[in-house]
Amino acid sequence: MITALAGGVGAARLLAGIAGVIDPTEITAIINTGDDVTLHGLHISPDIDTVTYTLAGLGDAERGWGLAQETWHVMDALARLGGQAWFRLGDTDLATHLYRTQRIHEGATLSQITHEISSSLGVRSSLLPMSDDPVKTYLTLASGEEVGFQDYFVRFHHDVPVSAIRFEGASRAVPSPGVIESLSSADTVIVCPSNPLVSIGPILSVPGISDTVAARRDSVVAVSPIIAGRALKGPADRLMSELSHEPSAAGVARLYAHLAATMIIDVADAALADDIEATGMSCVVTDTVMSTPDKAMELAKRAVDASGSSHAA
Ligand code: FO1
Repeated sequence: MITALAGGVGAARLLAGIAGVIDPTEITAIINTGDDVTLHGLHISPDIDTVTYTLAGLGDAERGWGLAQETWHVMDALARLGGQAWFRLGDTDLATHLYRTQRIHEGATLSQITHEISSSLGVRSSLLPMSDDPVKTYLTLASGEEVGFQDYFVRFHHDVPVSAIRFEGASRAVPSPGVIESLSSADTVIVCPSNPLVSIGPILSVPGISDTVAARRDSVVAVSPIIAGRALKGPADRLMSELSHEPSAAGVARLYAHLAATMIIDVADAALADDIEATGMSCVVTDTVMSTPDKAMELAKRAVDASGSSHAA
């Protein structure tokens, strides 16, 4: 059994790789919901949908989010009416948000809805929201204004400096059913190459999750989302330096040292291995750029085996 902590695009790629090397029914993904947003009266869960669509083989590989072969007639018509169209919801993606919102009105939990959607799309892995309670990521911009995650990420194209991050509701949130159990019982827990601050951070902010991962640190493997000081996609490097963390694989290792015994970094960062091992983690250096499904499976194999090696040691 593999349990993964997952955000959006990078996590989805690695999870698809893992599903290519082990039985998908042996995978549980605990997914960030801090990115969730309500727009047009619809409940949208971007990281859950990105993981679901990718594992279903329906995702748009180039964009990283949303569905392949998508059309945008509704958004274009909405724009013509002067409605909000900055957050692009494709015509077939909208069905997911309509379904989720209807089921929430019927009293279903996000866990139940996520299971219904992923099962109907043929996903055989278990996809769990980190919590069924609302947890919302807010970022304080250097201007002092506080904005929601999607405003920061999409409306402001995440190129505004940030001075603080908080997860509204985290202290009152309860892990979704099965989350703690899947973290305790997995052979290996993998921290996916997602943004450590605003994708993995919200998951760890739900009471009980961080302690459960730390309690089995020996078989926890983290994959760095930062390569040669940069995030392949998104603002992880900038956010880290804006919040006084070193924007490097070593900086990521320091954030995860209390949770994971093994850190996987890219060959471009081989020189950082000694620095990382000084934090008490073992360091695996490999190609972490998942530019093809085969490379994602190679990385997945290293991640699944890496924990075995720390067993061996
Ligand atoms: N990301 C964007 O950069 N622009 C968008 O218009 C956009 C729309 C969108 C719609 C549905 C969805 O599930 C994801 C979407 N994303 C979009 C990605 C979203 O911002 C994610 O939260 C990020 O990928 C970070 O995980």
